Amino acid sequence: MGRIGRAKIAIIGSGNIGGILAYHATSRKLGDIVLYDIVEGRPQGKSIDISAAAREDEFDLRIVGTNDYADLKGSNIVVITAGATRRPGMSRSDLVHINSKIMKEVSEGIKKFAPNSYIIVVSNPLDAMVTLCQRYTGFPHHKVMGMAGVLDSARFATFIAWELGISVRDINATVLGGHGDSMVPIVRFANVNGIPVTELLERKYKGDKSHAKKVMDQLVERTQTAGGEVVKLLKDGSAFFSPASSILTMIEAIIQDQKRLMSASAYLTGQFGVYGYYVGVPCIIGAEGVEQIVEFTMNEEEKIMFDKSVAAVQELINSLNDPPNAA
Ligand code: TXD
Repeated sequence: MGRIGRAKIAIIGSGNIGGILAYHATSRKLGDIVLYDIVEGRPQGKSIDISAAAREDEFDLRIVGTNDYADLKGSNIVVITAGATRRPGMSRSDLVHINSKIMKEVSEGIKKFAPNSYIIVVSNPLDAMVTLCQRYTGFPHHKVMGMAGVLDSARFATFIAWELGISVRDINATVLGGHGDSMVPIVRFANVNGIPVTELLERKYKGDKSHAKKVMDQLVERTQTAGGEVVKLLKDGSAFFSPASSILTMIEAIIQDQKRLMSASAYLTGQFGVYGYYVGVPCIIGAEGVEQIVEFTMNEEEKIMFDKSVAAVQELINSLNDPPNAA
């Protein structure tokens, strides 16, 4: 019998997210890891450090730190976390020009050495970077996706859990649209094991519907600005623990063919009335990457918010100085 292979996961960008992601991917025994970075020593140092956790964390995996794209050979999944992060006062869009250049270089490396991989883009501004990555690699759209919705939905769930004093594990929350401050938390879908959050808030506030609505509006706004809230507090970087956990959810869904439904930035071909753009929508993620985009009927308010969010993504993509040929 031939050797039974195990997954190989490449992480481009060995900064805060890349390092934590590599650590958790190994401690969850998801596969061998290649950590790449442009900075010499950073991926090598982190790979030695993570390797030395293997005995205590009980995993037998290979972690390679490198500055050479050739080490990506044979990767099943490539996660792109390379790029600049926001500083206080910056929007994600402010990163577009610097990170576009990085995306070109990274995509070319992946195309050359891991032509059969699935790609999860994490770098900001997210939806624009996924778009560029797909165009530069030329990979099929279902194999190139962006992580943002899992994180934004987790943030929404967290804030609801704190407000209600209930375990976050029982909270379902969905955030769609572009990964910017106009993202769209779907209030109608927020529930605690099926019980609508709006009803629980009304009960908590003794039937005072207008106060309950105000509280929900605040939860929505906090979700939309949660990334910036962390940036402001950290001062020299952005969130990294929760983004890493959210990426792991997507990696596991692909490697284990879970067919889970989650928000991800996926290429729309008419779904929700959008043609030819990457935007956060409900997707089934499995062994084939984005296997399906799950449509539902938005109400008027949701549609207005969603269209506004999509317009922001479109404006950013159309503003790129050197837009590659449209796919
Ligand atoms: O939900 C989401 N998608 C996000 C995205 C949530 C949080 C942060 N998000 C974005 O991820 C953030 O705005 C950044 O664009 C990326 C990475 O965030 P991270 O916190 O990991 O940034 P770091 O610690 O600065 O790490 C970036 C690494 C760093 O080691 C650089 O040397 C490297 O990227 N880098 C490169 N690697 C390879 N190739 C090139 N050209 C390159 N340039 C920088």
